[in-house]
Amino acid sequence: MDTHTKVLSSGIRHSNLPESYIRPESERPRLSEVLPCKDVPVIDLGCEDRTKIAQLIGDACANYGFFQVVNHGVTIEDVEKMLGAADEFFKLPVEEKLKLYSDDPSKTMRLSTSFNVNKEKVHNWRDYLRLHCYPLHQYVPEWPSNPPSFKEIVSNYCAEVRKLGFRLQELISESLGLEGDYIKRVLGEQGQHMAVNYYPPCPEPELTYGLPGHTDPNALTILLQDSQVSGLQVLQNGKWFAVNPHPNAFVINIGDQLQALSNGKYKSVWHRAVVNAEKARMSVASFLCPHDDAVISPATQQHGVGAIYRDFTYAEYYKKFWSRNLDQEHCLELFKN
Ligand SMILES: O=C(O)CCC(=O)C(=O)O
Repeated sequence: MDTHTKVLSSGIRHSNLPESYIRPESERPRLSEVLPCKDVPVIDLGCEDRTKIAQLIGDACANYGFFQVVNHGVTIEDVEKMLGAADEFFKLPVEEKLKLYSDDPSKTMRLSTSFNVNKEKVHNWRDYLRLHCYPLHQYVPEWPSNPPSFKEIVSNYCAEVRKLGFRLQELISESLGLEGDYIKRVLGEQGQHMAVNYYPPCPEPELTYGLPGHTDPNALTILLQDSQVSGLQVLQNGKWFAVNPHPNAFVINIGDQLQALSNGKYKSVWHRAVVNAEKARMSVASFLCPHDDAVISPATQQHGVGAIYRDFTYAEYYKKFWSRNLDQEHCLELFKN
């Protein structure tokens, strides 16, 4: 790729889908077959009955691997500021953004494109800004200083989302019949990463993806979806369902580490982002990740079911994840007993 075609958000509207983005026939999204999703649960965290919330979360984790939360404690103002800062960042002149470009996944701050350009055969219609976010004082200095408010707005958002993530981990622990602090304790001092995803309008959305089907390698993902433009889809019983934006909600999904920790009871579900011809779409994914040295092993074993996965450290898992292409088999399959 030459410098100007390194990212898609260059200000140039593409009239054709370049060859390197075209999926073979059998791998295309078949958008007309996607079902409107009526029932990804929306859970009200403001409800006073904690046992009920934990139960709803447990059902959602076991049956869907996905749920949405409202009354989650992050203010609308903080959410809007976050989306505004992301929007301003992607509107910067391409020369400015390219100063931050890297396709090396080990970098703690980088603007990149697609998923893993050096590993994949076909590219994806996405640019993304990937940030490490914890501890903030260590990483904020390397974040973009343009737009000027970026660091302050995004660090505030990260701190709020982290609190929400811990609250959810407590409820997930309780839903598994564990002590409230179980997950937090065994995952050690958790890392936090962010992917600010920007999917420009795409000339031929039927032929490509923003992100192909994948599961998340971390513990828990808190996704802020564009409030106007849909694109997220989840796999349920072999069919893709659209998860359309719900007002003031975050979409939460279980990552591979919580599937392993729950010995397969809770599902790290395949999901993907599709693109559309008219509108750009933005999403902000926050990932809580176990400490590198945390040993992931089953906390619960159902009667008669042995440990499905061998014990591993998060560092080992993460290295394996990034050594592969995104749309291969579930990475956890490689850790099965
Ligand atoms: O853009 C979306 O809705 C999905 C993003 C996602 O799956 C990710 O960043 O891992």
